[in-house]
Amino acid sequence: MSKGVIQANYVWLNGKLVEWENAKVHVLAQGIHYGIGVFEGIRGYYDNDCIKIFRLEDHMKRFLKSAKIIHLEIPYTLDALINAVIEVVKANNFKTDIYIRPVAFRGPGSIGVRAKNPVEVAVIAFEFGKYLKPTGVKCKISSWRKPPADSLPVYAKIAAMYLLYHLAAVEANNCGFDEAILLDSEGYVAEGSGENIFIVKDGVLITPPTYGAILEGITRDTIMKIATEILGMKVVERRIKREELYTADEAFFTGTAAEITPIVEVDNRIIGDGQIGKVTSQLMELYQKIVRGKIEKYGRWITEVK
Ligand code: PY5
Repeated sequence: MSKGVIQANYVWLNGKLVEWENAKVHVLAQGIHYGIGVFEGIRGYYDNDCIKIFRLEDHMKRFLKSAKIIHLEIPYTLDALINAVIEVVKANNFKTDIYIRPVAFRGPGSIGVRAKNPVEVAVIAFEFGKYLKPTGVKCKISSWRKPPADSLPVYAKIAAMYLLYHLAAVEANNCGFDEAILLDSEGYVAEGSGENIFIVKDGVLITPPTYGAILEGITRDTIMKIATEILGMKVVERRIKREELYTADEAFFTGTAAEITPIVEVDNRIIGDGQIGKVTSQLMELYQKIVRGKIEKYGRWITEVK
């Protein structure tokens, strides 16, 4: 997403496959003007001559929930959306790891903010590598805050929210950091510009709660399950103070694009010994096995596309 030009052969647009060049939107689309849209980010891993899509159903369920929250009536069922993803992945005949981006937004029609223009839906899939440095990122606490729960629906993965993340990420990069960490409106640690956050303290895994100002990440859920079920760790969901982040034994981000990314520095404070922590590296290794279907217990999370 961050580097290079993305391209593939086909895009699924409003019910059918179209060639990449023809996957177009009208400039009057309300989604462009007001950010009225929702999206998902899903990864597919190329393994054993097929693409293994990770937690496809969970992502598409969240897509429909996000849409419902912002009044976006998606004219497809959950099954039809899942099939659309499979169809576009198959059509592109990928031979590498991929990223899948379902998106729905209001198209052209009227100009007013109260207008409910017809909804357009697309699924874009393309070859994709790492999103953040897997060797560890240096972060800056952003001057941009997460809005309170009565300002924008933080639970929904809505397009408009990503202006905030863009501002935070660009600010961090301009100051020489790799990624931003946003605090909530009360000053507690919320999440990265496209990732949830965890810290390790005295062998306990701690992450901000879902009733806080965070997106309920699917990778976050995966990591909480792996940590308790495989590593036998205690996982606590509670508010995290900025000082606790600075003094954590380990810290890392989770996200579909970021997978598990170690955080090695925050606001010029080195986290732990500045290297990838022990728990972080164990989770990174387990995650890579699980997404490629190498751990049977979690096989239910994988959809194979041949
Ligand atoms: N928080 C925010 C703000 C996110 O955008 C994302 C996902 C997450 C947390 C993690 O959620 P999940 O684990 O369900 O992916 N971000 C997108 C992704 O595909 C990328 C946005 C640029 O990872």
